[in-house]
Amino acid sequence: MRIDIITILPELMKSPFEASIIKRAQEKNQVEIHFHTPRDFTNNVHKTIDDKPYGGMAGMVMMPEPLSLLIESLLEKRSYDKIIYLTPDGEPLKQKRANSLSLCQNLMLICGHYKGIDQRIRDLYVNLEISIGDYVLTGGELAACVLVDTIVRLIPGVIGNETSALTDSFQDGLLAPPIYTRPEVFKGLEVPKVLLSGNFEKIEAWNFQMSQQRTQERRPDLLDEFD
Ligand code: 6GU
Repeated sequence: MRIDIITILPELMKSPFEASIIKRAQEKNQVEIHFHTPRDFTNNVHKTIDDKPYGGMAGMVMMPEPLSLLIESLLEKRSYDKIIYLTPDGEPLKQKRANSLSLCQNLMLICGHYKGIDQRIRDLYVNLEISIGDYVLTGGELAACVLVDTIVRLIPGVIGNETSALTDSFQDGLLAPPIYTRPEVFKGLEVPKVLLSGNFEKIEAWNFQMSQQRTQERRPDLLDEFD
């Protein structure tokens, strides 16, 4: 997979991709992540990329020309499965969407800053808008990091233990069960006996029951979608 990220703040985004699983995925050429800045596509000496909004609202808007030139320079080189704009008014990010995006070859991510990008860039180029939750970030960059992380870990071969990504919370519509490692007793608290039993059928039934119970307690809204 190739991911092209348009941002004026690449330095804000680089470190999450320079550690752990996402780093290894790049080293193994399972994913390439490239950063591009609209500042390189301005034609004024100050490299201005934002301007006041029409209508007199507060804040600044990213101008369409530099973004358009950058997007078109990328489109000249390859086609994209999706051109994604990260925005709080986008589709709420869910595991199902991450699963389908993990099967794509080329993704373009556009991070807005200030009040966002000129609507015409969205109208002309963007075909998917994603939000990572009902709260406001200072820009799309951190949301793009979240999106990339959730997609890349799903690319086949990226997570060593193949079953691991499939047993995550949400992957089957339920929250994950509690997990334990050594020691068997910690500060007086015991690991549930069933997990020590070696009986995998029983363990699986217990995990499922705990998943259901946790979901019922914490996220009953998820049970409506689960069958
Ligand atoms: Cl994608 N962008 C911004 N700026 N804020 C957000 C968001 C995105 N998702 C939730 N809040």
